[in-house]
Amino acid sequence: MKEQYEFQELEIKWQKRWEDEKIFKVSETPGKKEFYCLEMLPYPSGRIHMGHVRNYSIGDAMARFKMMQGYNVLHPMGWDALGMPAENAAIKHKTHPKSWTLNNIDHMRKQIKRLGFGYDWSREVTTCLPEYYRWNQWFFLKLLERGLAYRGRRAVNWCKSCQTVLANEQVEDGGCWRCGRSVTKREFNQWFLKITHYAEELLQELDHLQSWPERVITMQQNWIGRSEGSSVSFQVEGLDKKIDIFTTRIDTIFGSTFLVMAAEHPDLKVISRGLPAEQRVQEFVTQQLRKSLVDRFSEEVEKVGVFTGRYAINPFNGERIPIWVANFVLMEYGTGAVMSVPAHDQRDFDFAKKYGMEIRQVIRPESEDQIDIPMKRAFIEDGILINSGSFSGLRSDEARGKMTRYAKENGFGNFEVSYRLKDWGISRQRYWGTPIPVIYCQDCGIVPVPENELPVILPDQVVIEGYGSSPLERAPGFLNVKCPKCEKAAKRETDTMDTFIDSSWYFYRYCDPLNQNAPFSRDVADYWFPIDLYIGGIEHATMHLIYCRFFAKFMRDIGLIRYGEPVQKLFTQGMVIRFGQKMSKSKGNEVTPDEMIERYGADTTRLFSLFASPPERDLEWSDQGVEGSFRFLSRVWRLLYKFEKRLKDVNIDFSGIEAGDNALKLRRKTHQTIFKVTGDIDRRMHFNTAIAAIMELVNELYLFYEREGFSMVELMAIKESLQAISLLLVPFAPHFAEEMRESLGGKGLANGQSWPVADERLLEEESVLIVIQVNGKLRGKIVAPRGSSAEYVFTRAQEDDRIRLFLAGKSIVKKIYIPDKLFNIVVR
Ligand code: ANZ
Ligand code: ZN
Repeated sequence: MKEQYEFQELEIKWQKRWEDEKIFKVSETPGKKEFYCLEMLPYPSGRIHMGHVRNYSIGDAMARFKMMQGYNVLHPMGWDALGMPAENAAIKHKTHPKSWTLNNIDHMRKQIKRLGFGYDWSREVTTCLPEYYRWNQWFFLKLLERGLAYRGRRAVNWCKSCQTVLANEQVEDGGCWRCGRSVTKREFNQWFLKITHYAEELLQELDHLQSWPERVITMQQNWIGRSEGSSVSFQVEGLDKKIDIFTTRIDTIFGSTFLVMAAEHPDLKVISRGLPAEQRVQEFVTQQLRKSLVDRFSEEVEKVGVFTGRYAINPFNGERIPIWVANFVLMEYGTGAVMSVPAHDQRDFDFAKKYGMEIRQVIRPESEDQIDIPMKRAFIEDGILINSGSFSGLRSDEARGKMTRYAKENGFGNFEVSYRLKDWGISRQRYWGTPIPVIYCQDCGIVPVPENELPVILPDQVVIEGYGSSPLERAPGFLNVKCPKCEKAAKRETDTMDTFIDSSWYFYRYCDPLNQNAPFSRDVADYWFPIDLYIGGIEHATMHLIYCRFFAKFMRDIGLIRYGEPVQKLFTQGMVIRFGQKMSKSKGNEVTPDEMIERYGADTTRLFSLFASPPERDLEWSDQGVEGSFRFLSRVWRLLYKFEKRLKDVNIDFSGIEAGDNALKLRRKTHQTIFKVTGDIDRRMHFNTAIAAIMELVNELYLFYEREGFSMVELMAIKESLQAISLLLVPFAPHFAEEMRESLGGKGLANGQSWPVADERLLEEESVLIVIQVNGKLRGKIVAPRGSSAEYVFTRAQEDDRIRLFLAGKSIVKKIYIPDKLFNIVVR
């Protein structure tokens, strides 16, 4: 072997061997336990960054570990290749989104391969190819057939600068999640997927996702936002019209002194029509809709509104209350109208103060029976009903049941569950997406493209200007078709699908990537699924990770798969940080994987990204840390170089040999390391402590480095130890591990070996529990290495808070030590 650690040459050599021997190619092997290990597929933006490296290093470590444990491991990779950046790049650099994307994929695939990640590339999935997106279209048709895809007109979030509709979750603090600029509302005809059909199940099944991070579960619960309450119908005075409101506090209804509707409420026009306030209402609405979401809905924004001129009748007491339109009511929640109860809701309280509406107390605290009069703020807790007719005297919780039942019996209300989750608007006025497979015919209306005519191919010839409606409207060859029903001239849908559709089921396609008759066959999917480990960023906690759960439930319901939950264990890795900020090109603090590979190689890069912190935490980039990882591998290399020739002919056979001290100590350390590394990876995925343990073992081996002349048992122990390291390093520095194995004369690939198992007899505790007494009474226990001296045990005892307490202010008369068992301190 070479004296120098020449990582470039070495890494390429082993990558070639892996590829030649196809060690990562898998097929369904019935009876063999499977493990599906997956990292979230990247968007092909052009280059791999350190965040990717970290994500894939975690996945690859687990995949290789599980392979060595005897699992049939599926570990695929693909490309989330549709979406807006390709279109923006096309405008900016005058390229075509397709060639831009495919070139990026080629480049990134090379980078990933150079890092040596063990993927089954025969299963690569690229979402922008018709072989893939035809199945998006197929799913759409299935959803349409079952009434789970529908067309509706709705005011949606609109980003002016991206010229695109945004889902609620794509709006962050009122700004566009991509460009950060402010978002406004705009009405559109769009396609929706009825994800709300599964709202309850999506929520309930969160309880069974035991191996998902608590944080993600909470985020999904909030996103689904289930709320139990009541709906109540208020008759509009002088019109044949009712306004439904949703409330969680029907117990306060006798205190409702006005109604408020959202600016987008469809009945608002009718309500103010012909009244003196009509124009003011119109102006208010226009002005609201023009505003960005932050300006409308953030907490700091002042609550404003306008009286419509109409009144509604409170069905509980027949009272007339004014109907207002105001900026604090959202169309997207409940019914888009609320009954305002200023005495018991702070927002309503502020609004009533401002516009001089009555504040009428109808709930009093259970204990003290008075509050400040006049009220200084709303009393928002539950209590006892007052001023509430025959319901007075009830407790809030009883009242809610009774009053809702009363409303139900009298036909003006009911129990109601409201969800924050909204149907998924999937239409995008964009080119680089999956064409929605429907045709508009003057006579037949909306006609689905027949299944046997799929895929509807995205045409190459288009003019992309980056604004206005979908560029497909300006592609006549695409746009003009015959109606599949009546054969008259008709037009295709020109909107394309949200790319979250692509990522909602791509991991099923990996199971059966070449299938031409179905998205995948059920048998293979049922063999691999659910995904045993899915690794990605926390930013996908809601959108992607809810959409894909929705898809799985739908696929289950149409008989495509058995289980409705796609992911067994979810792991969210932390970010890569440098100089206190997320590492990125735009922040100017980026270290590129290319530089790293050039200077240190793939193994060091991977090792560092796993060693520097536990994977769920943020990783603080450190140049010294990288240097340290490199030095570690070089150190192992030197050890190997020194012993390689001497160990060639050493046969490990400890039977019948009395191990000398040094050899036994090393053997113990070796097996303890195997034990610790296995546990750290398997139980907690704490690669950092696993690597640290290997480093300790290497330190132990260095005790032999300076010496010459070894006994046979020592050489055996050294060889055993180095062999173990060559296997333990497979998940972290796989190329290096191969080279080690080869130089130690091992047969076959390190990656193809079984994971080492510790010899339990050698794990025997090296530390003991020592009882500490003060004046003969048990005052504590400490753990110390077997054979520790009296001084050492005494020092450790003094570090113990409780024991220190018993020694405080006393003078020590005598110390009695029974080695490895007991330490008695006599004080006065
Ligand atoms: C009357 C009332 C009295 C309310 C009271 C609260 C306290 P959660 O728990 O989040 O579901 N609300 C209903 N729809 C709304 C909308 N579209 N925009 C803004 N606010 C809306 O909240 C339910 C409560 O939020 C409902 O109960 C309603 O106000 C308000 F002392 O009704 B409540
Ligand atoms: Zn027709």
